[in-house]
Parts: sequence; C-alpha cells; structure tokens
Amino acid sequence: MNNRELTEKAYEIAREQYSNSGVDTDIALAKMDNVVISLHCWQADDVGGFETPDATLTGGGIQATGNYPGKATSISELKKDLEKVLSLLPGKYRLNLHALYGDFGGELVDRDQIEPKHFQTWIDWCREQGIGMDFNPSFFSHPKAQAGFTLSSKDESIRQFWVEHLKRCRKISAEIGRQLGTPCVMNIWIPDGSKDIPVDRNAHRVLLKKSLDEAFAVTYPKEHLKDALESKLFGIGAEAMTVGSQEFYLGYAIQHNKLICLDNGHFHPTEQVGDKVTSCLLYVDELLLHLTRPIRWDSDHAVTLNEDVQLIASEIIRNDFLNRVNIGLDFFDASINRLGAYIVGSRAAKKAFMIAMLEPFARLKELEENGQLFERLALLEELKTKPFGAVWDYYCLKSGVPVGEDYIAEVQEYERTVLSLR
Ligand code: RNT
Ligand code: ZN
Repeated sequence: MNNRELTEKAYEIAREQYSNSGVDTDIALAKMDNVVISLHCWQADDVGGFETPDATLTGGGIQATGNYPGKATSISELKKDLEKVLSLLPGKYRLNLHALYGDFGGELVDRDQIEPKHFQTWIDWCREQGIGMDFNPSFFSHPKAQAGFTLSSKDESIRQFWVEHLKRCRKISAEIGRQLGTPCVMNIWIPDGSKDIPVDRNAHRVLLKKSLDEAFAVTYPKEHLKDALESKLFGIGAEAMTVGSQEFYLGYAIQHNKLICLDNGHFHPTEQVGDKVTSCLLYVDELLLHLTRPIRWDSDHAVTLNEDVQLIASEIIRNDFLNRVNIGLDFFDASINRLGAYIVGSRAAKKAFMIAMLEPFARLKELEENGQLFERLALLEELKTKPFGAVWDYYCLKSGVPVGEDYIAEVQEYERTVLSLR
C-alpha cells in the first residue's frame, strides 16, 4: 500500500470510529476552511523589518533569541519564504504585516511619514496569492521608543509622533481592506511600561486613553478596517507595570466596541486564555487571537499542540464563534529553521481547531447538565486518544500539501537550496 492509500484507509476507519461517537468527520473537514490563520511576517526575520538595511529588533520589551542562518533580509526574500510556507500548509491564510516591513525603496521614511503607497507591493502580493491582509503599527525598534513610553509618553512631542504613526497606520489599513475587499484587522500593541515600581501609573493610562481617542477620531468603514487592542502583563525591562494592561484595553474595547486581542503569552501562567473567550465576546463583537507558546518569561515560542491552545480552539468551536474570532499567530524563534517554525506553529494551531471540531459537544453537554461528571471526564479523556491524526493527515492529503512529517524534508530542501545561500 502506498502512502496515499494508507492515508485514505486510515481515514475511513477513523471516520467510522468518530461516527460511532456521534461525530461527522466530513463535516469537520468542510468546516476547516473557515479556520483562517493570519501568518505573521515577523517570524521570517526575527521582527527586524526593512526600514534600514541592518534593521534588528531593539527595545520594546520583546526579544528574538538565536542566530539560526538564513533569515529573510529583503522583501523579496520574505515573500519567497512566505510562498514556500503557504505551499506547505493546508487551508486558508492571510498575511499579517508590521509597519516596519514597508516597501520604502531604500529611502528613510520615518514612522510618522508612512503612507499607503509604501505598502502597495504587499497589497499586490496578497492579491496575487488570493489572501487578505492584516496590519500592525510598530511602536518599538525606534529612537522615540527608547525611553520606554510611546502613546503614553509624558513628553508631548513623543506622544504626538506616535499618535501620528497610529493615525497613518489606520489609514493604510483601511486602504488595504478596501483594495483587497476583506477587512484589515489592525492590532495595536505598545511596549509602554516601567522596569521598577512607578508611582504615577494613572497619568500614563490617562495619556494612553487620550492618544487612542485622538487616533480613533477618524472613522473608517468596518468593511475596510477593524481596530484591535492587545494587552500585556509584563515585558523584558517592563516588569513592574505595563500601561496597556488587560483591564485598560478591555475597558476601552467595550466602551468603543473595538476588538480585544488575546495573546496567550501575556497572562499569568495559570490563567487560561480559552476561559476568556466567552466573557469577552459578551461585550465586544470580535476578538483577535495571538496564538503563541509562553515558556517562563518568554511569550513567543512556536505554537505546539498543547492544552492551552486546544482550550482556546474548543471554546470557539463549541460556541460557534469562528465568525467573531480573527486568528493570528505571534511567535518569533530565531534559533531554529524559521520556515519550519512557521509550519509547525501554523499546523499546530489548525490541529487544535480540528480536534475541537471532532468533539461530541452535545453529548458532553448533556452529561454535564445531568451532573454525570465522572462520565464527562472519562469521555474527554478518551477523546484524547481517538484517531485524530488520521483525519488530519487526510485533510492535508485533500489540501494537496505534504502529509504528516513529509514537510520536514521539503523544509530541509529549501534550507539547502535557498536559505543556506543567503
Ligand atoms: C509583544 C506583542 C506583540 C508583538 C508583535 C510583534 O509582546 O505580543 O503582538 O509580538 O506585534
Ligand atoms: Zn502578541
């Protein structure tokens, strides 16, 4: 039996087994097309961007560690890498671009000067790929961010500089959404915070609110732009306080019906982001996810299929929230093959959603409502060893991408013929 036949046969058996538990695998497979993942450009080059030839991530409370060879050093290399990544992933994707990845044609264009034209080649590329595009203002790796405060700075000229950047990014995002015919989700994350215990937290939060109010004064059609706000518990060098805390942004998002971005690397280790989904969606229309894998103080390892991500996916699928949740990834590992990291992380995220779709939710709910809690636990435990892998492999086969670990060889080949020559 060849690999294809084996995958098909395994699927047939899995389909029957799931069917015995009341789950229709064919429906799950069809539904997987609704799981659209926004691929973050910054895994390809360690959040460097292309503002200057030697751009590297500086400041901002985030760090990329490792120096694995072959990182993308130009827009064309980044596009090539992303095309390779897309060719190895099943299902649908979008591009998620940071402002510092603009196509500045060798010119030095400061953040308060960027315009839609600097992103036209990216928009065109997305159109060619048939994918939507998301965007992010970049409030780090800049001299005016070095003091640790941007939109919440007490220095009025610095604050105004970043408000201008934000205004421009919203304009660019709306243009992206208009041209591509799918709303651009623009996520705001600022590194503002303090290393040691501050006494005037309030003033910074008042200033952040003021800056957001100023930048949001212009309204754009929702079909073009969706603004999202991302909180963080702490950052490297901002251990004692972050201005943009969860309470700050959740309050702001509810008051102004903005999207709240939940990055599962940005909370206390025992807090589960999956638990936050239903609460937030009672009060805001939509969420943005930054799926990642925190380890100790780092929030940005490549996603793997763990309980954290699975609970997030399950809560979305159980409540039929896919159309209210925008799924993004946010990790940057410079210590391994960067394309490999993309593929492992993206596949893991999709797997979590597929597992969620293969859950007999109605049956579990009934057990819960009947107070049959041992039975609920037992069934949840049994589900973990159902032949999910056979359904996943079949999905990859049907999607025309490598099945199982076959993509490893493709990544190695790309490393040999492309990355190692950089
Ligand atoms: C940082 C935030 C933020 C960034 C990206 C690059 O802690 O998670 O989302 O990772 O904007
Ligand atoms: Zn994030």
